[in-house]
This record gives sequence, structure tokens and C-alpha cells, in this order.
Amino acid sequence: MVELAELARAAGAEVCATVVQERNRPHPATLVGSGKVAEAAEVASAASATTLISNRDLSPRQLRNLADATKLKVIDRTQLILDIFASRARTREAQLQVELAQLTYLLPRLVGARANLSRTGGGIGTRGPGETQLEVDRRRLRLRLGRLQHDIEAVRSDRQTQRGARQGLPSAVLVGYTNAGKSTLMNALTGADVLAKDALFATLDPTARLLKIPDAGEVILSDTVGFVHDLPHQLVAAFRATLEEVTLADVLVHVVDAASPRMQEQIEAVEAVLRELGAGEQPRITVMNKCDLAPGGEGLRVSARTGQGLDDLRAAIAGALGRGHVRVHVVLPYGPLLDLVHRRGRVLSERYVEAGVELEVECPPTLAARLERAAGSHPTDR
Ligand SMILES: Nc1nc2c(ncn2[C@@H]2O[C@H](COP(=O)(O)OP(=O)(O)OP(=O)(O)O)[C@@H](O)[C@H]2O)c(=O)[nH]1
Ligand SMILES: [Mg+2]
Repeated sequence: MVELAELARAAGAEVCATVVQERNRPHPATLVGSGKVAEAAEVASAASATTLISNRDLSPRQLRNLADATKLKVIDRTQLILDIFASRARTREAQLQVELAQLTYLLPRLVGARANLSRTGGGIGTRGPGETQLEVDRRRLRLRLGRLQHDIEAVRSDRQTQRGARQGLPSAVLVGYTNAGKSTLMNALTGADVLAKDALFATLDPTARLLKIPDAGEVILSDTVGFVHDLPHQLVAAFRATLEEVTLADVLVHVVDAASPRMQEQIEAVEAVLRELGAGEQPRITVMNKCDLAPGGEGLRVSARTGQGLDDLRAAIAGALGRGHVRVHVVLPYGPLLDLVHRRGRVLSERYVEAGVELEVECPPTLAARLERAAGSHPTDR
């Protein structure tokens, strides 16, 4: 409920009251019992509230019944999050994805909202006016859905091309609860200029930058959309292209807001979303951010604001990526490959000989294979 209040504020609402009911099973018609519905209506009227927000997603029927019973505008958690995303979407890709999620959410509810109309003209073989309108609406929405999917697919293949262009470089992706400081950390590590602010879901678009780690070469670091509890599945599906970065990463950097009183819950929410994305087993570095605000605590403590601990974080990323590296011993002719070795690998020893440079290098397997092709070599540690 605390998270719901934060989400409501992020959408521009002011929270005047909270009503809670514990039930074994949601009431099929109204989610909570009729007494609770009446109480909510009373509390709302006393506070001059205009909107009722349900922390559980509502069926079309529950939505209609609650609106009728309370005379309030009723929205559920998914709709609230979709609203926030819609207000934050700036780029075309983000806008397309949010619209897709909204339509996916709307389509079944449109049927519900018009169901009473479709009954009015009932009778076999005849169509009521409501039914006709409903079908027009549905057809329009389905066409729009198809168009959106097509456009998103196009953006997506662009992204794959970009990914192809940087192949060979290992990748790290910043993940974490919304507002944990991912974008600030991204900026601090790479000198990027990503929007970072005290707002839920400030970032909707993934950004990738080159991160140079001394003695360990280069890494692609990506920033992405923040998580909350049960990120609506319509959003996860619509943001599939964006979130794919997460499942393809060599290492995930889980950024935790160490100053949050709900830190543990937030960690668990992120873990749950990662599992849903199929990234639950991905190699992981957990970073306690905002340690300038939170004294004590365990783990890798950093502050994206003051720069504290960033060297340790770079080293941890290098270490995590190094685990998958192989060691090769090669004699390379002078040329551009030498430069590449220094940029992408970790040079352990280097000796100038007549045929070129004799090197002992730790590097990604893809680069190792290339080096072996370029020179007579002896892999020493597979
Ligand atoms: N004191 C302090 N504040 C920080 C630190 N890192 C980030 N912040 C603040 O936390 C707020 C959120 O930072 P962002 O970087 O936008 O967070 P995010 O994780 O990218 O958030 P979303 O994109 O919304 O998911 C901003 O007001 C930052 O200035 C830190 O190390 N210390
Ligand atoms: Mg961000």
C-alpha cells in the first residue's frame, strides 16, 4: 500500500485516505465486501476524494460495480502504472510500447464496458446498435494493435543491428527498483548525460554507453527502466524489446537504494521481476547505492552522488566479466589487432620479438578465437 501511494503521487494524485480489507478470496463482484465498499465511499466523501485506486487489479465487472457503488472514478494498479508510463514516454519507441500495453489492457475491458449495450438489440441474427459499435471499436483497436506491433518490431530490429555492431564487447546492465539511482550511477560511471531525477519511472528508454575499466578493457553499460512489485504483465510484454537487454547481459548490476526504509522489499520485488523476465539466474553484482545517506550496512557500498566506491564497483564488474574470460598466449604481428587486444582484453605480459609482440592476454572467448586465427598460438587456460 505504501508503494501504491508512491505510485499515485507519481501520477499526480494526492492520497487522502487508505482503506484495507483482509480477505481469503477477492469478492468476485466488488473485490472487497459490500461493507468495505460503503466505508470507502464514506471516507472518500468525507475527504472530498474524486478517485478510488485499487491495489489489486480489477476485472471489468468489479471496476463497473465499484464505480456504480461509490460514484468515484475507479482505476486499478495496472492502469495507474500505465498512466505514469504514458506521461513519461518521450521517445517514439517508449510511446509505441506504452500504447501497446494500454491497448492490451483496454481491449478486454472495452468488451466489459459495452457488454450491457450489446445485449440491448439482442435476438438471433439481429444486431443491436451497441453491438455494432462495440465491433467497430474492437476492429479499430485490433488494427491499431497490429500496426503498433509492426512498428515496435521495426525499432527492435534496429536495436539488434546496434547490438550486432558492438559484438565482442561484454555487457553489463543496471537493474533495480525505480528511483534507486541507476541513471545517476550510469552518468557517474560513464560520463553519460541520462535524465536522472527524483521521480518514479524517470527512465523508460535503455541507454548504452562505453565503460572503460583500467586494466580490464571496455564494457557496454546499459541503463534501463526501473522495476516495482508485479510490474504489469502488459508492460513487461510491450517492453520486451527494451527489457531484452537484461536477459542478454553478461552481468547484471542490481542497484539498491540503501537509504530506503523498504530496501528489503524492493530487493525482493526486483528479484521477482528478474525471474519473470527469465533473468533470475544471470550473474549478478549487488550494489548498495546512496550510501552517503545510509551509514553502515553490508555489501558493495557506493554513492553515485559523491563517487564513493565507484572504483570498487568497476573492479567488481571487471571481476565478474573476467570469470568468463579465457587466457591466450600468442605472438601477434604488428597491426590493428594489437590495439584491440589492449582495449578489450587484459594484457598480463608483453614482449617485443622479431615476429611481432608476444602476449599473454585474458579476453572474451570471441576475441581469443580471433587472436588464435591471426597468430600461431597456444591457448593455456580454457
Ligand atoms: N543522496 C544520493 N542521492 C542519489 C544517489 N544516487 C541517486 N540519487 C538520487 O536519487 C534520485 C533518483 O535517481 P535516478 O538516477 O533517476 O534513479 P533511477 O534508478 O534511474 O530511477 P528510474 O529511472 O525512475 O527507475 C535522484 O534524485 C538522484 O539524484 C546517491 O548516491 N546519493
Ligand atoms: Mg533512470
